[in-house]
Amino acid sequence: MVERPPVWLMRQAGRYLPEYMALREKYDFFTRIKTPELACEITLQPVDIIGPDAAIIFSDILTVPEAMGLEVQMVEGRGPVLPVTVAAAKDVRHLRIDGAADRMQYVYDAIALARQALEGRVPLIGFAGAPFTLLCYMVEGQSSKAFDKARRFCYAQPLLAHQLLEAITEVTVEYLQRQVAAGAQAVQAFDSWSGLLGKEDFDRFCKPYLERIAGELQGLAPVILYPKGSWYALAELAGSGAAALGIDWTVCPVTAREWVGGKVTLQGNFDPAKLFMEPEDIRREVHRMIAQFGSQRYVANLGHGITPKVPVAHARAFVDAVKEYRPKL
Ligand code: 1CP
Repeated sequence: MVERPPVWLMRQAGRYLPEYMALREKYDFFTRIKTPELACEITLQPVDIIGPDAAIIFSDILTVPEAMGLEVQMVEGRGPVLPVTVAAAKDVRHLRIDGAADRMQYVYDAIALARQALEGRVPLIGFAGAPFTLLCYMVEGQSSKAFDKARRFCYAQPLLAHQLLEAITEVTVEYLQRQVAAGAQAVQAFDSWSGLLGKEDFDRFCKPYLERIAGELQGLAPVILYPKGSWYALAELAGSGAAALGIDWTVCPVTAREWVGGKVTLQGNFDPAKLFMEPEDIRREVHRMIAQFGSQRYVANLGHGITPKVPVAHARAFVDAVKEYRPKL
């Protein structure tokens, strides 16, 4: 039994923090990610400033496509851009699987450094993009509302899509295992775009790979699966071996609990846009949310990443509201 649920925020290190913006002025995105001292400093910023119960390593999901041989640029105002994409069998053949996990040594170094710097204050979470979400960027080459090109690729060339998903999964499993070896105390797989698929296609292109990740990490560290938008998959993913399932704000906490049963922890699901409410309203809404989830087997979080322009005081109000929560007896 816990008195109150633990709390952290997806994307808690980032553009709403003036301290992050100061480093952003000086160093470009990949320098921030690939310099362990900088990644460590950015990881600790929200811990010091808003006080969550966990840190998440400052990195990005696109480290994996890059380690597999695809160039990734971070373009101001546009997000990630991959100038060369995967479209045909030869593109999948040219991906570099061997040694890919080695080429992300800078992430393991940042994790080791952050563990040291945290001095046990809070646990450190590692992460990776889930295979389908990485396929979306590797095929589409950039962000998109619906990733039409990526979905077309899956349906028109399903065997090739599975070869690509296999390759990404193989690298991702080793990547997460090595994050744990370096000091990550839990890992989250972000399937940010899985909700673009209907249930049957989720079962083909997402589920087996999420299950493999959960299975291969079992006994090493708790795994959090975050299949954004894929409410229809929660009941089945509850049996995947994952310790926790993240849900977005469109899913009713009471219904989610009915679907997953008592074995799995739920994480979520405050609408990040609600962080623009006044702090006293945030507090009231957070308490309502926790009452719906229940304080056991629950990690309070947002339903997706925090957005730029959220006032720091409001992010802190979210964390404080969880910390002061006590169940009504
Ligand atoms: O300063 C900047 O402008 C860069 C913005 C930024 C940041 C702060 C990007 C570019 N990545 C990150 C860090 C990041 N990315 C973290 C940090 C750890 C934390 O504090 O939580 C994490 C967990 C991610 C993961 C990530 N990157 C996801 C999955 C999570 C999610 O929000 O769904 C995705 C989809 C990405 C791709 C990406 N990287 C950056 C941007 C702007 C995007 C999204 C683009 C899109 O919408 O398609």
